[in-house]
Order: sequence, then structure tokens, then C-alpha cells
Amino acid sequence: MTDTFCGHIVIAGRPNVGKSTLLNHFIGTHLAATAAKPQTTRNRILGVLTDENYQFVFVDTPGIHAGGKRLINRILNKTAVSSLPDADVVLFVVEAGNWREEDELVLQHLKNSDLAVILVPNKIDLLKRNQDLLPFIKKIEKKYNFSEIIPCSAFDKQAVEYLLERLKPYLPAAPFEFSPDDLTDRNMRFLSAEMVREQLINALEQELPYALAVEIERYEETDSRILINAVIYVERAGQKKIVIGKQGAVLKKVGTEARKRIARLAGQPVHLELWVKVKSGWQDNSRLLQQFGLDDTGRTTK
Ligand SMILES: Nc1nc2c(ncn2[C@@H]2O[C@H](COP(=O)(O)OP(=O)(O)OP(=O)(O)O)[C@@H](O)[C@H]2O)c(=O)[nH]1
Ligand SMILES: [Mg+2]
Repeated sequence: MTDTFCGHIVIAGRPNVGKSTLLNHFIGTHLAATAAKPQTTRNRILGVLTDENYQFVFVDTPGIHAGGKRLINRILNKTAVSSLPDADVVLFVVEAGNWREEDELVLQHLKNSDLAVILVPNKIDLLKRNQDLLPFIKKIEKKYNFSEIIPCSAFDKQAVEYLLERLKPYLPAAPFEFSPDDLTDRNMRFLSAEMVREQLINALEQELPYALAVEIERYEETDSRILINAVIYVERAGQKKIVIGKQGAVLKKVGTEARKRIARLAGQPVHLELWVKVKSGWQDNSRLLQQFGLDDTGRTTK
């Protein structure tokens, strides 16, 4: 007999609904990259929260999407869908009041998997009128036998705590999978690359973020600080100019912000150097995708 409870909560949904933001608020740390543009998350990332005898293992996934024709799109979808069978419960995150075709696509995958699914209409703070929530839920609840429907705003501490409480019954009696101090399965190398990519997405115009990949070439811990060299890969020479910005202004801003975030995560000062290189067609090149931590089996490689 064990007196601990531990389970996997897979956070799934179309891009940009707030999955990674929810993960970060569940664990109380800015671990996963978030941005106001779709397809920010590219890998499966675990976020671990241990609360007395409960261990929640949250699984953040890329947004399931339609339309993208490149190899990277297939990999992102595969990574998300292949995470589902591991779930003790799925949080199906949607945007309150804004049901789209891609939500329907996610639902199809959930129907195929026959899992316990909690529907989470997120971003309720953005609803123009509170009374719009109920008709939205009424429309969606018929589509699947949802275990529960729990609307929330990822920025609302009370709502997030309430969700956590409601998740407890789904965690099976089991030994802890991680040490109670662990926050994630990912190492600082991976998280550093994500923090750089996040700042790039925030700094750049709509289309460019898709063309970016970040690789950590050097990660070295010295007595006084961590030394990191990161390479930003773009697809075309013109994009390199944009990433660098006038007199290096964009790159400088990205570097400053990313360095702060990495230092906060590592709890140590960081020296970060950024380089930009062109690798055309990397989004369709399985060798390069693998090099950047993505592979076409949907497995995460870094
Ligand atoms: N107003 C509001 N914005 C939110 C909420 N949750 C997330 N956001 C914002 O929505 C945007 C997308 O959030 P992400 O967490 O990156 O979304 P995601 O579902 O992980 O997106 P992908 O990784 O692209 O699939 C960000 O700008 C967030 O700040 C919320 O409850 N309310
Ligand atoms: Mg995300």
C-alpha cells in the first residue's frame, strides 16, 4: 500500500489557447515558453508539482493544428497526439467563447483515445459579457462525455488552485515519479534555448517565429556564473537581418530578456552570447529537426 498519489495530466488543445501559461501557473514557475502567437510550444515538457502526498505531473504539448504542410507541422501534431495515451486525465484547453475547427480536430483525437477529459474554457477574463460563458459551454458539452467542465483564467490564482484541487481525484495511488524538489524533466540547456526562442517570438513579427530554431552550443557552469552560447537558426539571409535588427538592437533586447529569465530559473548569474546563422529548409529536413530537438517519430530527442 502506498499513501502517495501521482499521475499524468496532459494539457492538450489547439495553438495559443494558453496551455503553457496554465502549466507555468500550476507549478508557479515560468518554465514553458509562452507567447501571443500560435505554435510556440514545439516539444513535450513535463512540469512537476508536489503538494504533500500528491504529485501532479503536467504534460505540456504543442498545439494541435491543421493546414501546415511542412515536416515540422507533422512532428508538432504527432508529439501532441502521442502524449495522450500516457494521461490519467486530459485537460482539453479551449478559448472561452471561441470554438474553432481546430478544436474539433483536437476533439477527434480525444474521442479516439477514450480518456477522462476535463474541458477547460480558458481566458474567461477576455469574455466581453459573463453571460456569454454558459451558452458557449452548452454548445460544447454535447460534443463529448466530458468528466467535468471547469472554466478558468490561467492568470487567476484562485481559479488555478481550484483546478488543482479538482485534479486530485484523478491521480492514482502510486509512488512519486520525481523527487519532490524536481520541477521538470528538462535540463537547463533545453530550457535556456526555449527562453531565447520565447523572447525572439515576442520581439518579431507574425511569420518569422516559425522560421526560427535555437541551439545551445555551449553551456558551462563556472564558480561565478553560467556561460551560454546560443545559435539562432533562420531560413533566409533576409531573416537574419531582421533578427539582428538595426545596429543589433533586436538581438540585444532578446539577449537581455532571455538572460534574466535563464538566471532566474538557474538561480545563478548568466552570461549569454547569441549568434545568428542561416540554414535554409530546416523545417523540412529531418536531420536538422532532430539536431534542434525534434524528430519525426514524435519522440522528444533533447
Ligand atoms: N487574457 C488571457 N490571456 C491568456 C490566458 N492564458 C493564456 N493567455 C495568453 O494567451 C497567449 C498564448 O498562451 P500560451 O500559453 O503560449 O498558449 P499555448 O496554448 O501554449 O500555445 P502553443 O504553444 O502555441 O500551442 C499568451 O499571450 C498568453 O499570455 C488567460 O487566461 N487570459
Ligand atoms: Mg504552448
